[in-house]
Amino acid sequence: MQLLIRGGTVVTHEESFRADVLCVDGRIAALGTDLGVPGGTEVVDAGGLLVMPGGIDPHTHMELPFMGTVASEDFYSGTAAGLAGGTTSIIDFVIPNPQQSLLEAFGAWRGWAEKSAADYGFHVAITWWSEQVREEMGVLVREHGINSFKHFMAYKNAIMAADDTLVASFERCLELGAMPTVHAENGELVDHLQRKLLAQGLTGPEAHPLSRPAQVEGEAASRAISIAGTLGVPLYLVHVSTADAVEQIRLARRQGQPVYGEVLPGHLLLDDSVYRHPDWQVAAGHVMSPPFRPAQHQQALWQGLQSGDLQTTATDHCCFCAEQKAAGRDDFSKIPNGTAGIEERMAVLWDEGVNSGRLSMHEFVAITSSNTAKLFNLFPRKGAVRVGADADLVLWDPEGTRLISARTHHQNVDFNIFEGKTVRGIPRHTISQGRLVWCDGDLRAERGAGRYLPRPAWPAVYQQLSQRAAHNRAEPVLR
Ligand code: DUC
Ligand code: ZN
Ligand code: ZN
Repeated sequence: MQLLIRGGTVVTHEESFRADVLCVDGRIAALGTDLGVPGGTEVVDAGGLLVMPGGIDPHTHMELPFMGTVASEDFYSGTAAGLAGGTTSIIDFVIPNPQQSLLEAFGAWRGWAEKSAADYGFHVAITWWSEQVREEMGVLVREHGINSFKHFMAYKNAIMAADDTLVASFERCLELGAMPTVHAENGELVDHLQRKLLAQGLTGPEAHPLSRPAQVEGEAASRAISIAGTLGVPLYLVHVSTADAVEQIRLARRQGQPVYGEVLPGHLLLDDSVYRHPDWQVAAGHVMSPPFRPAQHQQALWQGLQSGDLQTTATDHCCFCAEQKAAGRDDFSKIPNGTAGIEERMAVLWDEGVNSGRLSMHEFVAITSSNTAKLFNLFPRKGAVRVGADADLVLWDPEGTRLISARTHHQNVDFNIFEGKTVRGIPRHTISQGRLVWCDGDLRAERGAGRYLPRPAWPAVYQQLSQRAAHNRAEPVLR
């Protein structure tokens, strides 16, 4: 199967140049000007378009069983919507129940994901600790291509990892060369504040952000960073949403600690006034954790991306329809947490990031694709436009516009947090494995075409990083 992308401007995280791109059997086979057209080659006209690596969303929850229900978006509909938005790979989360075997849960998620239309990998959550968990982490790394483990510091009495679990698991990640990642919110404080607010009669969505103030994230970020720094293991913080957490990351990085942060478009654009919307359904539609924040946090998040203290963007795509959100009608703490975004992430970031002058187009590629590929060991198979890389590409129209609405999006959910926003800068065509899967508004996603992406760990690199931590920690000897 051959596809020639003709007449576009290739844009990567580090350079841009005019070139045609020849895709053969799912890979990039040649880059150059005026490439010949072998017989049987499909040709796409990329005149006026930017040819960029397809987006990688490192944080999705397709068909997640969560808070008494199951996310409405499954692996097929979610990855298809991603393709319509220029995202060609996801990293989803296997979340075992406490006491459940990690391998058993991994098997279940692998089965559900077989219907994916785009390539996918997994982080595996550590929701409890035992010798069996320790062993199975090793099996996942060595035999199944898992190189990252997630820890929820919130969701007490459900999937929360307390400090003893964090310490044991981070140490095991160091041994294995796997990246520990955290959802940084102090679960004890959230639980306490939820009970207190409910006792005061505050039962609506307006109480959701009050139960999870910025300090709750700042404290957890600081604690996770301290634990990782003490052990000498790198750390990745998912959905960083506050100036408090950005500051903790910045301080650690200034001391040479390998700490990385991810940010969501929703946290960059929306503020906590959404939870005071007079329509309960609209307010509840925005309930996710961490919540949208007072507006002053947004500048810190943008500056985090600009300075390189935050490296990636994701969506935490986790969809619940109105009837599912209604489970929390009388108690905000029971509203299933989650919002969509896989289809809008790239266009919203281009519109608000590049068009506004906050980000260059190279930084856009870095934060939507290449940095994630590097951090999770998919680069240069993904996140690159070079010979030999997977032909996962987005042909970006910087002048195209789109009005975002739940009425027209492809996501399997009846709500959109960016409802009514018009973006300038859209994916005109998306190419996955060398196949045109989104062609100027025509979605040609194929059920089951997505492949599992094994991601090797880096034990040797992690040993070097832990030596660096020990070196930086060493006290000067007093004479
Ligand atoms: N936050 C959400 O909003 N949904 C899924 C899990 C999470 O941490
Ligand atoms: Zn989370
Ligand atoms: Zn999440």
